[in-house]
Amino acid sequence: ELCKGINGLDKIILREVRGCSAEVYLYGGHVTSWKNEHGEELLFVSSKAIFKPPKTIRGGIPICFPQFSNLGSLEPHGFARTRFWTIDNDPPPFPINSSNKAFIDLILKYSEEDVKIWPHRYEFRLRITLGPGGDLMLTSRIRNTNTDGKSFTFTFAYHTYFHVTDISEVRVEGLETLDYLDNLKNRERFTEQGDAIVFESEVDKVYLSTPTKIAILDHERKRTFELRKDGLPDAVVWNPWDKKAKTIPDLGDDDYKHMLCVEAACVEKPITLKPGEEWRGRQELSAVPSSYCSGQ
Ligand code: TA6
Repeated sequence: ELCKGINGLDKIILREVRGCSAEVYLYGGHVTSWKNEHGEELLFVSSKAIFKPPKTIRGGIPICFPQFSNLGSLEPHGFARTRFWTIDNDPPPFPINSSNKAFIDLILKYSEEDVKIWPHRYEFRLRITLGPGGDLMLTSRIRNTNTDGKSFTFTFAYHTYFHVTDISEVRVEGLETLDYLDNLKNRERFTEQGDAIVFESEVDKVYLSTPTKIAILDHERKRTFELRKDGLPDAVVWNPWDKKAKTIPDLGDDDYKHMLCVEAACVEKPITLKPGEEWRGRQELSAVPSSYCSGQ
Protein backbone atom coordinates (compact mmCIF):
# COMPACT_ATOMS: atom_id res chain seq x y z
CA GLU A 1 0.00 0.00 0.00
CA LEU A 2 1.59 3.22 -1.23
CA CYS A 3 0.51 6.41 0.52
CA LYS A 4 1.72 9.78 1.70
CA GLY A 5 3.70 10.05 4.89
CA ILE A 6 5.06 13.03 6.80
CA ASN A 7 5.59 16.14 4.64
CA GLY A 8 3.97 14.35 1.70
CA LEU A 9 6.83 11.89 1.32
CA ASP A 10 5.84 8.56 -0.24
CA LYS A 11 5.69 5.61 2.09
CA ILE A 12 4.67 1.99 1.81
CA ILE A 13 2.74 0.19 4.50
CA LEU A 14 3.16 -3.58 4.82
CA ARG A 15 0.51 -5.46 6.76
CA GLU A 16 0.39 -8.98 8.09
CA VAL A 17 -2.77 -11.01 8.82
CA ARG A 18 -2.57 -10.78 12.62
CA GLY A 19 -2.23 -7.01 12.48
CA CYS A 20 1.55 -6.54 12.50
CA SER A 21 2.75 -3.78 10.19
CA ALA A 22 5.79 -1.98 8.87
CA GLU A 23 6.30 1.34 7.10
CA VAL A 24 8.98 2.16 4.57
CA TYR A 25 9.78 5.59 3.15
CA LEU A 26 11.02 5.72 -0.43
CA TYR A 27 13.25 8.53 0.81
CA GLY A 28 16.26 6.59 2.09
CA GLY A 29 14.62 3.18 1.51
CA HIS A 30 14.09 3.75 5.18
CA VAL A 31 11.97 1.55 7.50
CA THR A 32 10.39 3.97 9.98
CA SER A 33 7.92 1.72 11.78
CA TRP A 34 7.54 -1.90 12.77
CA LYS A 35 4.56 -2.78 14.94
CA ASN A 36 3.52 -6.04 16.56
CA GLU A 37 -0.02 -7.45 16.54
CA HIS A 38 -0.93 -5.25 19.55
CA GLY A 39 0.05 -2.14 17.61
CA GLU A 40 3.13 -1.57 19.80
CA GLU A 41 5.99 0.22 18.05
CA LEU A 42 9.17 -1.87 18.12
CA LEU A 43 11.53 0.60 16.46
CA PHE A 44 12.60 3.92 17.91
CA VAL A 45 12.00 7.08 15.89
CA SER A 46 12.90 10.37 17.53
CA SER A 47 10.03 12.74 18.25
CA LYS A 48 12.38 15.36 16.78
CA ALA A 49 13.07 13.35 13.62
CA ILE A 50 13.15 15.52 10.52
CA PHE A 51 11.39 14.07 7.50
CA LYS A 52 12.77 16.60 5.10
CA PRO A 53 15.29 15.79 2.37
CA PRO A 54 18.28 16.06 2.40
CA LYS A 55 18.18 15.51 6.20
CA THR A 56 18.60 11.99 7.48
CA ILE A 57 15.74 10.43 9.45
CA ARG A 58 16.68 9.89 13.11
CA GLY A 59 15.49 6.39 13.95
CA GLY A 60 14.01 3.34 12.25
CA ILE A 61 16.47 1.56 9.99
CA PRO A 62 18.73 3.88 7.99
CA ILE A 63 20.68 2.08 5.28
CA CYS A 64 24.39 2.88 5.48
CA PHE A 65 25.94 2.52 2.03
CA PRO A 66 28.48 2.76 0.41
CA GLN A 67 30.24 3.83 3.58
CA PHE A 68 29.65 3.11 7.23
CA SER A 69 30.25 6.09 9.55
CA ASN A 70 33.08 8.40 8.46
CA LEU A 71 35.39 5.60 7.32
CA GLY A 72 35.88 7.15 3.89
CA SER A 73 35.57 10.41 2.01
CA LEU A 74 31.78 10.39 1.70
CA GLU A 75 29.20 11.95 4.02
CA PRO A 76 28.79 9.94 7.27
CA HIS A 77 27.04 6.61 6.60
CA GLY A 78 27.09 7.22 2.85
CA PHE A 79 24.40 8.59 0.61
CA ALA A 80 21.83 5.77 0.27
CA ARG A 81 19.86 7.06 3.27
CA THR A 82 19.35 10.47 1.67
CA ARG A 83 18.37 9.35 -1.82
CA PHE A 84 14.92 8.70 -3.25
CA TRP A 85 14.56 5.00 -3.97
CA THR A 86 11.99 3.66 -6.42
CA ILE A 87 9.70 0.66 -6.31
CA ASP A 88 11.22 -2.21 -8.25
CA ASN A 89 8.28 -3.85 -9.99
CA ASP A 90 10.25 -6.52 -11.76
CA PRO A 91 13.11 -7.69 -9.53
CA PRO A 92 15.19 -10.69 -10.51
CA PRO A 93 14.12 -13.80 -8.56
CA PHE A 94 15.12 -14.00 -4.92
CA PRO A 95 16.30 -17.29 -3.46
CA ILE A 96 14.06 -16.75 -0.44
CA ASN A 97 10.43 -17.74 -0.53
CA SER A 98 8.29 -14.67 -0.03
CA SER A 99 4.91 -16.31 -0.64
CA ASN A 100 2.39 -15.62 2.14
CA LYS A 101 4.47 -12.63 3.13
CA ALA A 102 3.99 -8.93 2.65
CA PHE A 103 6.98 -7.44 0.91
CA ILE A 104 8.16 -4.53 -1.17
CA ASP A 105 11.11 -4.34 -3.54
CA LEU A 106 13.01 -1.09 -3.81
CA ILE A 107 15.89 -0.11 -6.01
CA LEU A 108 18.55 2.57 -5.95
CA LYS A 109 20.85 3.12 -8.92
CA TYR A 110 23.82 5.36 -9.54
CA SER A 111 23.01 8.86 -10.70
CA GLU A 112 25.12 11.31 -12.66
CA GLU A 113 25.25 13.47 -9.51
CA ASP A 114 26.46 10.63 -7.28
CA VAL A 115 29.05 9.46 -9.79
CA LYS A 116 30.86 12.72 -9.00
CA ILE A 117 31.28 11.74 -5.35
CA TRP A 118 31.46 7.96 -5.77
CA PRO A 119 32.62 7.14 -9.30
CA HIS A 120 30.80 3.85 -9.77
CA ARG A 121 27.71 2.37 -11.32
CA TYR A 122 25.70 0.06 -9.16
CA GLU A 123 22.25 -1.37 -8.59
CA PHE A 124 21.12 -1.71 -5.00
CA ARG A 125 18.00 -3.84 -4.57
CA LEU A 126 16.35 -3.90 -1.20
CA ARG A 127 13.53 -6.28 -0.33
CA ILE A 128 11.65 -5.54 2.88
CA THR A 129 9.50 -8.42 4.05
CA LEU A 130 7.03 -8.74 6.90
CA GLY A 131 6.65 -12.44 7.71
CA PRO A 132 3.50 -14.17 9.03
CA GLY A 133 4.68 -13.92 12.65
CA GLY A 134 5.54 -10.27 12.20
CA ASP A 135 9.26 -10.87 11.57
CA LEU A 136 10.89 -8.06 9.64
CA MET A 137 13.46 -9.06 7.09
CA LEU A 138 15.67 -6.77 5.03
CA THR A 139 17.59 -8.29 2.16
CA SER A 140 20.06 -6.23 0.16
CA ARG A 141 21.56 -7.14 -3.17
CA ILE A 142 24.23 -4.83 -4.47
CA ARG A 143 25.61 -5.29 -7.97
CA ASN A 144 28.56 -3.66 -9.64
CA THR A 145 27.33 -2.41 -13.03
CA ASN A 146 30.50 -0.50 -13.91
CA THR A 147 31.23 -0.58 -17.62
CA ASP A 148 34.83 0.59 -17.22
CA GLY A 149 36.04 -2.72 -15.77
CA LYS A 150 36.57 -1.23 -12.32
CA SER A 151 35.86 -2.95 -9.02
CA PHE A 152 34.36 -1.03 -6.13
CA THR A 153 34.61 -1.37 -2.40
CA PHE A 154 32.07 -0.50 0.27
CA THR A 155 31.12 -0.86 3.91
CA PHE A 156 27.53 -1.32 5.00
CA ALA A 157 25.13 -1.34 7.95
CA TYR A 158 21.44 -1.69 8.74
CA HIS A 159 21.53 1.08 11.36
CA THR A 160 18.63 -0.34 13.39
CA TYR A 161 17.18 1.74 16.26
CA PHE A 162 15.30 -0.60 18.62
CA HIS A 163 12.70 0.90 20.91
CA VAL A 164 13.47 -0.09 24.51
CA THR A 165 11.62 0.82 27.69
CA ASP A 166 14.66 1.79 29.77
CA ILE A 167 18.19 1.43 28.43
CA SER A 168 19.52 0.80 31.97
CA GLU A 169 17.48 -2.42 32.08
CA VAL A 170 18.55 -3.75 28.68
CA ARG A 171 20.97 -6.63 28.07
CA VAL A 172 22.49 -7.70 24.79
CA GLU A 173 23.48 -11.33 24.46
CA GLY A 174 25.65 -12.91 21.81
CA LEU A 175 28.55 -10.43 21.80
CA GLU A 176 30.31 -11.40 25.02
CA THR A 177 34.05 -12.27 24.73
CA LEU A 178 34.24 -10.86 21.18
CA ASP A 179 36.76 -8.38 19.84
CA TYR A 180 35.47 -4.89 19.04
CA LEU A 181 36.65 -1.57 17.70
CA ASP A 182 35.81 1.24 20.10
CA ASN A 183 34.73 4.34 18.24
CA LEU A 184 35.11 6.35 21.45
CA LYS A 185 38.79 5.37 21.61
CA ASN A 186 40.06 6.03 18.10
CA ARG A 187 38.72 2.71 16.86
CA GLU A 188 41.22 0.83 18.98
CA ARG A 189 40.66 -2.91 19.24
CA PHE A 190 39.60 -4.45 22.58
CA THR A 191 38.13 -7.73 23.75
CA GLU A 192 34.79 -7.75 25.54
CA GLN A 193 35.09 -9.21 29.01
CA GLY A 194 32.58 -11.08 31.06
CA ASP A 195 28.89 -11.42 30.73
CA ALA A 196 26.11 -9.98 28.54
CA ILE A 197 26.43 -6.32 27.53
CA VAL A 198 24.63 -3.81 29.76
CA PHE A 199 24.45 -0.02 29.44
CA GLU A 200 25.48 2.65 31.91
CA SER A 201 27.27 5.18 29.68
CA GLU A 202 27.87 6.08 26.04
CA VAL A 203 28.66 3.08 23.81
CA ASP A 204 29.83 3.11 20.19
CA LYS A 205 31.42 -0.20 19.28
CA VAL A 206 31.86 -2.40 16.24
CA TYR A 207 31.88 -6.04 17.34
CA LEU A 208 33.85 -8.14 14.90
CA SER A 209 32.88 -11.45 13.32
CA THR A 210 29.93 -12.02 15.61
CA PRO A 211 27.59 -15.02 15.80
CA THR A 212 24.64 -14.78 13.40
CA LYS A 213 22.16 -14.37 16.25
CA ILE A 214 22.10 -11.50 18.75
CA ALA A 215 19.43 -11.02 21.44
CA ILE A 216 18.34 -7.70 22.93
CA LEU A 217 16.46 -8.22 26.17
CA ASP A 218 14.07 -5.50 27.31
CA HIS A 219 13.40 -6.60 30.88
CA GLU A 220 10.86 -3.94 31.70
CA ARG A 221 8.60 -4.90 28.84
CA LYS A 222 9.49 -8.60 29.10
CA ARG A 223 10.33 -8.59 25.42
CA THR A 224 13.27 -9.98 23.55
CA PHE A 225 14.33 -8.84 20.12
CA GLU A 226 16.24 -11.36 18.09
CA LEU A 227 18.49 -10.15 15.32
CA ARG A 228 19.71 -12.73 12.82
CA LYS A 229 22.06 -11.82 10.02
CA ASP A 230 23.72 -13.25 7.00
CA GLY A 231 26.57 -11.85 4.91
CA LEU A 232 27.22 -9.18 7.54
CA PRO A 233 29.99 -10.36 9.86
CA ASP A 234 30.07 -7.40 12.25
CA ALA A 235 27.56 -5.83 14.64
CA VAL A 236 27.54 -2.19 15.71
CA VAL A 237 26.15 -1.22 19.13
CA TRP A 238 25.43 2.45 19.78
CA ASN A 239 23.79 4.53 22.47
CA PRO A 240 24.78 8.20 22.75
CA TRP A 241 23.81 8.54 26.45
CA ASP A 242 22.90 11.89 27.97
CA LYS A 243 25.80 14.17 27.08
CA LYS A 244 26.17 13.15 23.42
CA ALA A 245 22.37 13.09 23.02
CA LYS A 246 22.26 16.80 23.85
CA THR A 247 24.58 17.52 20.92
CA ILE A 248 22.29 15.75 18.42
CA PRO A 249 19.68 18.29 17.33
CA ASP A 250 17.10 15.79 16.07
CA LEU A 251 17.20 13.69 19.25
CA GLY A 252 15.29 14.63 22.40
CA ASP A 253 17.37 14.97 25.59
CA ASP A 254 15.86 11.85 27.16
CA ASP A 255 15.45 9.85 23.97
CA TYR A 256 18.65 7.91 24.63
CA LYS A 257 16.82 6.07 27.41
CA HIS A 258 14.39 4.56 24.93
CA MET A 259 16.66 3.60 22.06
CA LEU A 260 19.43 1.17 21.33
CA CYS A 261 21.11 0.72 17.99
CA VAL A 262 22.22 -2.81 17.19
CA GLU A 263 23.22 -3.03 13.56
CA ALA A 264 24.09 -5.94 11.28
CA ALA A 265 27.10 -4.52 9.48
CA CYS A 266 30.18 -5.10 7.42
CA VAL A 267 32.77 -2.64 8.66
CA GLU A 268 36.16 -4.16 9.41
CA LYS A 269 36.69 -5.90 6.08
CA PRO A 270 35.07 -3.89 3.28
CA ILE A 271 33.38 -5.76 0.43
CA THR A 272 34.86 -5.56 -3.05
CA LEU A 273 32.80 -6.33 -6.12
CA LYS A 274 34.13 -6.77 -9.64
CA PRO A 275 31.92 -5.66 -12.55
CA GLY A 276 28.94 -8.03 -12.79
CA GLU A 277 29.40 -9.36 -9.26
CA GLU A 278 26.66 -9.16 -6.65
CA TRP A 279 26.76 -9.11 -2.85
CA ARG A 280 23.93 -10.04 -0.51
CA GLY A 281 23.36 -9.08 3.10
CA ARG A 282 20.33 -9.89 5.23
CA GLN A 283 19.03 -8.81 8.60
CA GLU A 284 16.01 -10.45 10.17
CA LEU A 285 14.29 -9.16 13.29
CA SER A 286 11.74 -10.76 15.55
CA ALA A 287 10.22 -9.61 18.83
CA VAL A 288 9.02 -12.24 21.26
CA PRO A 289 7.85 -12.28 24.88
CA SER A 290 10.99 -13.06 26.92
CA SER A 291 9.56 -16.23 28.47
CA TYR A 292 9.28 -17.83 25.01
CA CYS A 293 12.80 -16.95 24.06
CA SER A 294 15.25 -19.74 23.44
CA GLY A 295 18.06 -17.75 25.06
CA GLN A 296 21.75 -18.11 24.26
O1 TA6 B 1 26.44 3.43 14.28
C1 TA6 B 1 27.02 4.25 15.24
C2 TA6 B 1 27.29 5.61 14.66
O2 TA6 B 1 28.18 5.52 13.60
C3 TA6 B 1 27.79 6.53 15.78
O3 TA6 B 1 29.14 6.82 15.68
C4 TA6 B 1 26.85 7.71 15.76
O4 TA6 B 1 27.39 8.86 15.25
C5 TA6 B 1 25.64 7.18 15.00
O5 TA6 B 1 26.08 6.18 14.15
C6 TA6 B 1 24.68 8.14 14.33
O6 TA6 B 1 25.15 8.67 13.14
P1 TA6 B 1 24.32 9.78 12.39
O7 TA6 B 1 25.16 10.16 11.20
O8 TA6 B 1 23.01 9.16 11.97
O9 TA6 B 1 24.12 10.90 13.35
